[in-house]
Amino acid sequence: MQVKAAVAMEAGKPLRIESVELEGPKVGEVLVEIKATGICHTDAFTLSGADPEGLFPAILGHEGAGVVVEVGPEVTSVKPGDHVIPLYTPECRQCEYCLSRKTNLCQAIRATQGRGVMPDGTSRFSLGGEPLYHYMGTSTFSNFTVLPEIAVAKIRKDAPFDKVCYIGCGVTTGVGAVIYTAKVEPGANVVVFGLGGIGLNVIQGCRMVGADKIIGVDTNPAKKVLAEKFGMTHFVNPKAVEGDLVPYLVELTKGGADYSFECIGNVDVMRQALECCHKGWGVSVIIGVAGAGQEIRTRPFQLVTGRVWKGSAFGGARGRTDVPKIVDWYMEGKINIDDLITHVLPLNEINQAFDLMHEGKSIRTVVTF
Ligand code: NAD
Ligand code: DAO
Ligand code: ZN
Repeated sequence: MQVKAAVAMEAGKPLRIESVELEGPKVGEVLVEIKATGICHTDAFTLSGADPEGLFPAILGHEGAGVVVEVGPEVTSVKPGDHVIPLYTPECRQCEYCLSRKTNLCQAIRATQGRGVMPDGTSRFSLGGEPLYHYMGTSTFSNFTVLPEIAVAKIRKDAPFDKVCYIGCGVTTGVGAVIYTAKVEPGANVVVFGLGGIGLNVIQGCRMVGADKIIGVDTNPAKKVLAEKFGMTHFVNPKAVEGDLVPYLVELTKGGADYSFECIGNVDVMRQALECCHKGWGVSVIIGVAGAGQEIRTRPFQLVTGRVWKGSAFGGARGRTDVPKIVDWYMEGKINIDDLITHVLPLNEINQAFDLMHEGKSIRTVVTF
């Protein structure tokens, strides 16, 4: 079939709106009509050419929501008409990783997903007879896409696509890091570094679980108002702190944070996030993705004395199991997505979404089809 997609022809160039050929679903695959997609920093990172694993030409996008329109042979868990969120972190429930119960990093289709193709090693998309790469196994910058069955979460039908698409990445990454990775408990003191699309979701996750002090750290003071709306209790602008930031935060938390989250991708801030944690038990979670080749540093004594450094991908969420629950939390008013979606654009104007992001004018732009 012919579909309408924004194609990343080469690194560093704007996306091109094209009519693209899409093959139907094969064994274990589903065809999904994408109704809305968010634009995330990771799409921009890959489009810029800075992502060493970025493949071109490709159809980017990994934060979508839509409707199943056709299923391939042997598909059992979804049917046409079901509403779904594509999962860049799938959940096969059969691989060693899924069965371990220790991680959400299902490996069932990892190798082919990383090579920009479907599990049979081929692409479903082509343009002028030449294959286009899939991206993160999702390629949501297209009004139709094909996904493995294990890479879709079935969600309730009354959830609005133009809001819950954000659960496909940003919301789950932030809220999930609090609930599934760190397991923040009521009364905890938390420091969140970076109050963008991820950090604000960490903040609302902390509020949801009943954290006590929720300290937001951002070099942009304009972030304060929105972060307070999401549950931040104290704002710290590192540029306005006299002396070192770490002792300042240790003092503010009366001994150090029980939990900290790095939501920027800055390796120097990752160190600050670890070192502001409480001696003996503080846990620091890295969410931000640092540039290729960068390394983190600290004195090992920070770990010897009981601080824990860990990371979180897709919030530690098991997509098919946890994403429908997060949609329920949104529908029940437990989490706020509406105020994070600052712009809505049609597919034809998708390049403007990247401009808004680079100019720091948006938290999330959603493209509707
Ligand atoms: P964003 O740009 O919207 O937010 C970053 C915030 O950090 C901004 O408010 C900025 O002002 C602030 N900031 C920048 N430098 C700072 C500094 N030195 N000190 C304090 N604040 C500073 O980004 P985002 O969309 O929220 O994404 C954050 C990171 O999370 C990115 O690296 C992204 O790639 C990553 N990410 C990770 C996952 C995952 O699963 N681990 C998923 C999605 C995104
Ligand atoms: O190696 O098993 C694996 C999968 C790794 C994928 C983790 C992705 C999380 C960070 C990327 C940002 C996504 C928007
Ligand atoms: Zn698995």
